[in-house]
Amino acid sequence: MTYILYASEGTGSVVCEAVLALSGLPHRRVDVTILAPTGPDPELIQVNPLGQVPVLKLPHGEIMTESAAITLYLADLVPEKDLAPVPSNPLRARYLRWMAFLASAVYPSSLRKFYPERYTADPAGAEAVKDAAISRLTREFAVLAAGLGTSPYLLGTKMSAVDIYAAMLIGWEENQEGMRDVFPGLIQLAQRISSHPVLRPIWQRNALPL
Ligand SMILES: N[C@@H](CCC(=O)N[C@@H](CS)C(=O)NCC(=O)O)C(=O)O
Repeated sequence: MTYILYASEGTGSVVCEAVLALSGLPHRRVDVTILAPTGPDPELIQVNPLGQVPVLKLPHGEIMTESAAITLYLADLVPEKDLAPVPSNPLRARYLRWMAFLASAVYPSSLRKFYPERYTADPAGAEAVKDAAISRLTREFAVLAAGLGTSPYLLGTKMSAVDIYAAMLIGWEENQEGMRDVFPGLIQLAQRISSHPVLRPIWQRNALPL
């Protein structure tokens, strides 16, 4: 009955680790290396041929990849923990919108910024890929900040799993002071998550800003 999370410090597995911790579901973490010169951990390749984290192995053996799918799945498993609005809740639409936006727009822009060489066949083009990714990220964070408005959380006054996902991506920005100047609401949202008593140690271990 144990959920097994394949994780690596400082990566997108942190949101799944956080939701697992809040869920109270029995779980354990398997720490794997992803970017070693010798290639990803063979244990990871066995469950995800792309060599990426997070991966969640369900108690009945099913393998899940994709951070947003895992987050949505886990949060729905424990409705009593109030990590996600149930489908009949009008806030469900906003919850799904931001979850998909973070996973399909912001996260890939971060990846292009951190690993630009993967997104061009021209070694001289990596810098331009990175610059374009930074501009795109700024536009995407502006959309997110506008959606947040003056609320403490993306769904209003109550924290949900999508805030944890957002806080992870905000935390990956190296220039936190610059982010605070331009998007103070996003930094405040990230700080609400990083100061949560259950999430703080997870944030700390994953080298995310506190
Ligand atoms: N779409 C995937 C992306 C996962 C991903 O890119 N994970 C990164 C860490 S943040 C990784 O494992 N990178 C290693 C690699 O791509 O070789 C998700 O949302 O889970």
